[in-house]
Amino acid sequence: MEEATKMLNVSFDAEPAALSVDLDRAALVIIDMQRDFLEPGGFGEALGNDVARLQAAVGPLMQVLAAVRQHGILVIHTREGHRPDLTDAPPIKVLRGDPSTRIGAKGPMGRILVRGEPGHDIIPQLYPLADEPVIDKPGKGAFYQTDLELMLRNRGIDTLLVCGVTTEVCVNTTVREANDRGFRCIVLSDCCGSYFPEFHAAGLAMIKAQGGIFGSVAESAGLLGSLAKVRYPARALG
Ligand code: TIU
Repeated sequence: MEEATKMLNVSFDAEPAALSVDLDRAALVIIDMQRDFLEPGGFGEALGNDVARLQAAVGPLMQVLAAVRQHGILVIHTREGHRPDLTDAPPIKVLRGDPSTRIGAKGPMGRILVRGEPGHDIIPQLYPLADEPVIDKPGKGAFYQTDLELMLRNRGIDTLLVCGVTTEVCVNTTVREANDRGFRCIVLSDCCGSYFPEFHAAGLAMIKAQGGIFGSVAESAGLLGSLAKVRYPARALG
């Protein structure tokens, strides 16, 4: 038993300090890798951003997702968006910018940031498997007005591997919410992206500062390398 527990543990480099993670108590949380943020014609572009900047996170995240799935680690996807009647969208969020490109307005990928529309869905490269929970969230944080915390507690999860977009907005908000709830967050830096390189850097710096005040920051290579070395006990193979 002792042996089996040890074998499901991985260690890898991170800042401010190297980490040891029990895979049975960890989940990969992928924040808002939606067409609305990553593709032209969606919410990100409506806000005046160069959406191509987020592409850098897609390749590394595909690799992490594949490895994590191989090891049977819980994967949770989130999507930011609203009900078609926008009753869950605060007016200060909706009444921003040009009325033709606001939340709920019709764009090339359907109504902007509205659930059920093509733009609201997750990009094909990272599409959830049928058994992977998808959290639809109305805000920036994945815990606000969702059942994410309930899901994590029911599964005995205490560590979150956090990825997605954007680093300083929904990733940071989610990490701060998680930290206050007692979850350990490990943000995979190359699997996050921002429309602003300086905010990406600052967003990561704020998490790991002061001895990791909100969590840890690691490059995905360390996690991937340690996952590749995991050897399961014989009884788990059959
Ligand atoms: N605008 C921006 O950087 N982000 C968002 O509006 N949402 C998320 O980060 N998902």
